[in-house]
Amino acid sequence: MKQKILKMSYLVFILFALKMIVYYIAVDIPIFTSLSYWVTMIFFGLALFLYCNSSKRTRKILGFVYVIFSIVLFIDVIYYNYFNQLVSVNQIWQIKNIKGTEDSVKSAIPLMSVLILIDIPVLWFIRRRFRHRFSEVSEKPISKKMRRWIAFGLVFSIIMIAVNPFRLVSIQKINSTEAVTVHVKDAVDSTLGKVIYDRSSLSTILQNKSVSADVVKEVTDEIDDKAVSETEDNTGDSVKTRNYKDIGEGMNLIVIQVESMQNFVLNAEYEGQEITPNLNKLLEEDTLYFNHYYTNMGKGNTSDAEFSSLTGLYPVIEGASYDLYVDNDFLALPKLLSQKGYYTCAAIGDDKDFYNRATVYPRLGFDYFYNEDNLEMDEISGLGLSDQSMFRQMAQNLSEQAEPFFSFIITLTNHYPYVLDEPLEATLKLKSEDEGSMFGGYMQTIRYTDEAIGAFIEALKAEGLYDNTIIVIYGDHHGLNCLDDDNYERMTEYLGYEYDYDTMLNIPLIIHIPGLGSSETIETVGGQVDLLPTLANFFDLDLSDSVTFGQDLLNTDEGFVATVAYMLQGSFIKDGVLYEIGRDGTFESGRAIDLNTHEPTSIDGLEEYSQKAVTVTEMSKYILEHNEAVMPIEEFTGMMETLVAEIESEDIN
Ligand code: GP9
Ligand code: MN
Repeated sequence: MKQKILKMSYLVFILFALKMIVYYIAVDIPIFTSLSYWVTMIFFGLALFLYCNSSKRTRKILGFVYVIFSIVLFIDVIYYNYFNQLVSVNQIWQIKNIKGTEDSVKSAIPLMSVLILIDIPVLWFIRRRFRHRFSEVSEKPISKKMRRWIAFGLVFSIIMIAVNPFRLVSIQKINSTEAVTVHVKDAVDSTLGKVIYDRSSLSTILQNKSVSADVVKEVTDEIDDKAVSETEDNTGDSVKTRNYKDIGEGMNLIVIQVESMQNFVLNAEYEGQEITPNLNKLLEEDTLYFNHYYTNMGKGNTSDAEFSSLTGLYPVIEGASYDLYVDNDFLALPKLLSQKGYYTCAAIGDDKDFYNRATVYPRLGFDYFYNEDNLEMDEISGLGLSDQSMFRQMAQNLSEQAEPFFSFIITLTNHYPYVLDEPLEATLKLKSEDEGSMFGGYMQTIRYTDEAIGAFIEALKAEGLYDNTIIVIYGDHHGLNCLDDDNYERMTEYLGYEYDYDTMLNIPLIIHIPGLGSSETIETVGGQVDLLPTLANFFDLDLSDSVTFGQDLLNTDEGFVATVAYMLQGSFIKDGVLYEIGRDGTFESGRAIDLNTHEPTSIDGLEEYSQKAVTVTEMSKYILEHNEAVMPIEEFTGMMETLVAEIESEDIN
């Protein structure tokens, strides 16, 4: 009998050890070379020892903790498989936003995740079946005092590793990957950490992230540079020397944010068929085409792409900015154009409250919002009104509008699951192997949206609006997640090189300027955060009363964009290279991809840019958290000077 009791604990331990091997493999943490797995096993060993030596009540509590912990691990695996990060308590509160993406998340449930939960019914069965023959308690129980010491040691070490008060890199490597402490750290950050964050100065936050004073200075200068005066830019040259300065003066502006449009579909063929014939044609007519433009969205997908493009701010990973910062003040693109006498409207063929748009849009400065309530819902596909119908109605609406106007139009049909509902018809023919796949569906729905845009352009011509309207078109984010095995395989085969973040995060930016006289493909790296500064130069918008990140892509020597989702903070894309920081948050364990060859490349010389990525995303978050986006730039630079001095004095000490 004694032996059997022993075997029970061993069995539990072995099942747990196996379960954790599955877990760490599923979330890409090396078992042998990182300490994480072993730390988890030590925690578990101690907890199991306590279990065997505790009263019935305590054992019930520990059993309950174990079930909850297993469920968290299960969610982690699913979440990681889709978003490349572990789940955070913040995400639990934001489940209401999942409408658009729920099917995509479901399709990401890997078989492996089921193994994470399987030990629970197995143990439950064994306990039930052999209830009368086994005792789970230790044969020689240890003293209460000893038990208390072990429990204290266990809790104390978990908290110390999670909080890492001395900011040790070795501990950081553990608490950013180890299954227990990563979640305790997240829970602390999201509750207590939030209180501390609200009270912390930006310099403390940046110092905690080990950002150097020089990087902060550089970022501040870049923010300051955009606040050029009417007659001079920062180098003292006349502003008229800036490329494309005031080119849009008096013209209408239409910005089309295309759902899930990636860059690889442009100027490309599938089985001998052009994927986007209408956009390709547009690229040849008075158009600037940025082929190294990237999404910098956070957790709010479409809405973050809108938010960043319209405000020049980086969104955050904690949730959709449209939800988190709904009460903030912004000097966004619609407001700035409105101040210049433009009529401004936004349009999406969806529920007006999805992503809180009906509340947010007026605050961004939109005069009117076309949505499900005031568009005729005469043709539905997927999430809402078909793109064809929406564009048809918008061309009509705009033709009746006083000029100049700014219209921000968001498409919808090219959304997961990439199916065209009746009476919409696919015009792109798929080879039989691709029928029914996400990849095949995507090719067909993006072609559909391309045709809808083509028809819209024709309608604008017919209404006499085309020649006096700047048309900007960009994608909000990827459509095909490279973390999905099927997408990865089909895309890698289609592209002829490995489908990775460099291609997945790459969206096109197309700027059609009537009368330009030529077309150009621009290789400078940019992101959605650059749209406002770039357009501000076209329309002579004054950016000196608000803090904006990004830069004017037509007047810069070097492209750079930090990413917020999928790659962890500290990751970025700059001319020629993408850098992804390591899972443990250290620069050295990161990797780089050459944007031209799509091959891995050296990370040498990229550390400063990684710090810049941390700085811009943290600064933006701080500004959003404190509702300080609307602030004279002079005041902002003054604040930053003090901050740099604080960091410098800290560095010396
Ligand atoms: C909903 C649409 C979808 O209105 O914008 O958003 P997504 O699921 O792509 O975030
Ligand atoms: Mn979207």
